[in-house]
Amino acid sequence: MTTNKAVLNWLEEMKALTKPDKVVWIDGSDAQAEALREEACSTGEMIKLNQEKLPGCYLHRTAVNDVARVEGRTFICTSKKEDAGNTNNWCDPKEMYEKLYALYDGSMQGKTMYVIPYSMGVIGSPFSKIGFELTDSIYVVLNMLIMTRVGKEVVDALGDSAEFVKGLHAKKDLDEENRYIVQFPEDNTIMSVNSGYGGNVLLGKKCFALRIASFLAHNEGWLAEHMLILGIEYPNGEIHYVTAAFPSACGKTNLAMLIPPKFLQEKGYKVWCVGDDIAWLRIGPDGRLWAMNPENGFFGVAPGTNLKSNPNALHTTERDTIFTNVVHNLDDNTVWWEGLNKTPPTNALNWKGEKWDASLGEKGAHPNSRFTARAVNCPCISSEFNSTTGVPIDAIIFGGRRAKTAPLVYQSFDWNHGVFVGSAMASETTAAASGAVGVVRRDPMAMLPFCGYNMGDYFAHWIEMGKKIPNPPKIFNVNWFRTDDEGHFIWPGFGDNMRVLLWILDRCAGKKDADESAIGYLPKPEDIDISGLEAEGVDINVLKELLSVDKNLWKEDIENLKGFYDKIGERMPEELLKQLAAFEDRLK
Ligand code: OXD
Ligand code: MN
Repeated sequence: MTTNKAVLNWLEEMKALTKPDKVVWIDGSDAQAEALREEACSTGEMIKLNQEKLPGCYLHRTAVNDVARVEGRTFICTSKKEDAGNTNNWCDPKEMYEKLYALYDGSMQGKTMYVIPYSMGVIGSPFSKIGFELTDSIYVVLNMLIMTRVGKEVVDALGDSAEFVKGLHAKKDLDEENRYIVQFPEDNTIMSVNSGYGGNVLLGKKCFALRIASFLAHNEGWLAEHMLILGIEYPNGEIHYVTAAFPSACGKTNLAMLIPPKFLQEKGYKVWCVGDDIAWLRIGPDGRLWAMNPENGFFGVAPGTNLKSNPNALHTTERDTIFTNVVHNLDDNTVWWEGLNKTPPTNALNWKGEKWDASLGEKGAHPNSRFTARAVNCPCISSEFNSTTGVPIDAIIFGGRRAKTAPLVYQSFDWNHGVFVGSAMASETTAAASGAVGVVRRDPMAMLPFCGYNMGDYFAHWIEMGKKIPNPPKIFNVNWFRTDDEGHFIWPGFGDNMRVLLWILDRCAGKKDADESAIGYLPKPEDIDISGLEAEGVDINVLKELLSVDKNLWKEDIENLKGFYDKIGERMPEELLKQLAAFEDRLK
């Protein structure tokens, strides 16, 4: 498929190492994909679902010991340990290559190696970047065909260039003790072994589009972020775009595909999804920050997705989707997960493939079960989804799950304060996860597991970017998860979050005043439209409560934040330490 020497030499080296019986290039054609689906079904790797109800849909089950990303086994291998920083696992590259080469040695004997040429971003756009993934898994090939742009055109766009990311994945024997997800950012190389779970093996996603890309972005003067991108269309047809970063379990995919409340729909408001997980942001010729989604699909969490929480996601999964680790309904050969509806199937297999009886109380779908679905099948996909330049961003939104501390929304004073707000992002653990409830976990910009270099340098890069963007977006923080004293959520969330987005955009357009507080600019309560929310228990007094700031809670939070800054160590930028000190002063 190519005469590119850099590609062919590397491929030869990886073949000699893994010793596959056969090598197959993935050309991006429907015929080849269909043949692979058939092969996967014939071996039991995938199950073809009811093609009348779910056309083009399949079910896959991972091994029971292989159901999530493994942060403890994810490494950033830079020559100098300080360049990976204290928040990443690090190993000397030479030592790690030796260890990995021993693991890969002969790992594809008796198997086929698939060569996947893929583009993160529209093929040929100057914003896009190219990678190759070598894998022994058809499941990976079929997922990559959904999540990225794959095939001959990518190879043609690369030409003779050696500028591509090299990815090697081998399922090997799924041994947890020898599972490694390793990024070598200085070599544009990713190596993943002993896993078959998406986040560990779809190398274009977290490994490339965040860890390697954030490293490249630091060197090249742009940003690779764990952010959704959405556009809000006004009744006059104008569309304004925002990006938003949240730690996991904060409803990122739901916000990305939000459906506005009825009264706003009737006025003509619409929301368009550009991306639900990753944004690459560059300074445009107009001096604004432009964002593009490098992915081509959604790898979303299934449980909790339903007609109320996210009808757009649900409809997106109704065709051409690979479901992983959900319940298999044997009556009609479809799928089910907790939170889809209140009627679990009675004749069904759980995510492990065992006979399952919902009435016994055990969950049928794995809590991290997933759908891999094509972005173009999303009913609210933006017309700019395939734009080669991305979309101009008015606002960057940070957020987390905080029962009491953070108000519904506030705006940072300026860019540097906004970077401070992002660096202080945190979420509280919920009863849904194992471990103590209400424990604060810091997750700056939702990038802690995904930053491919020292977090201190990452913050400094954000500060530097602020100096370079002539018309920077405004930076906000939201919290949909404030609770009352009984622990009930006060804000209805979901589509009603649109009300908050409209305040944010009004602030960006200079249309609304705000109240200055210790933490930033707070909305005047009357400026957030809560009409029709009485039935949800939200009136102006409740809104005031949602916008209240308890200084003592923030003082406690600062102590926790200081501990986190200390962990980052000496590369913590002076500017953020100044921001922290100024914040402490404002709280006095
Ligand atoms: C995540 C994901 O873990 O997007 O953030 O899968
Ligand atoms: Mn994510």
